[in-house]
Amino acid sequence: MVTEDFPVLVLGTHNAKKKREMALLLAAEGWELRSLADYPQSLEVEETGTTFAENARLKASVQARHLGVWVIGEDSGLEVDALDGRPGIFSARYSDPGATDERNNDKLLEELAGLPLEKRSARYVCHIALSDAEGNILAEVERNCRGRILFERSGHHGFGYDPLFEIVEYHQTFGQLSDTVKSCLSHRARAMRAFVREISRLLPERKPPKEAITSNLTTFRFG
Ligand code: ITT
Repeated sequence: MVTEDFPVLVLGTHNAKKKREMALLLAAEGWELRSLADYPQSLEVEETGTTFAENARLKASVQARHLGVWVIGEDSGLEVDALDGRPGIFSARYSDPGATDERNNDKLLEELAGLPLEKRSARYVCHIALSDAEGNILAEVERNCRGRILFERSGHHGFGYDPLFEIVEYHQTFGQLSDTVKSCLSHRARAMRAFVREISRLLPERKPPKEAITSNLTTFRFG
């Protein structure tokens, strides 16, 4: 619920690994965070937008109006240059409507078969939007992270396309790099850092003291 002093921020994602990354990235900031797991009545918002921005705004504002709380909507995905930006906003459901990470990665490898390394450039994109309880978008940011798609999977960290997505400077995929490194370099990390600056500007006097922070996120205890 929105208190008189400061709003609770709800992470509007059903993706548990994304939620974990977002919660860790916001943990140091002192905001009271909740997840959709705390709201059994939450919706599965239909992603009818044509851009990451439109979908992030929808996830934030539709859920926020429904729950009556402030919601952070996030939409992200992988854009591969040789595929003219695909899978893009369809990254989660690239192989088929009930896609899994395994099948999505298989399809990506199939589509890029025969392409040499120098033609396998790609980027992850993350758009984050904050909606108040009335559905007004108060802040939004978009950031990306460049890399390339390898010929086979490496590593078990992260999720989605991470085992195939190499950070060129590190000669390693996000599947191989630690969570700590991903939380510095990733599209989500970059977007989250910019987002925190935005909301701190927006609500400077409403930020609670760190010791007052509580969270009933299942696996996180902040403050
Ligand atoms: P919500 O809509 O509930 O947030 P979702 O997984 O459906 O969950 P998206 O529609 O934003 O989220 O799709 C994001 C997809 O993009 C995700 O399922 C991965 O396939 C890919 N993706 C995004 N960020 C990624 C990351 O950090 N590492 C690997 N793959 C990522």
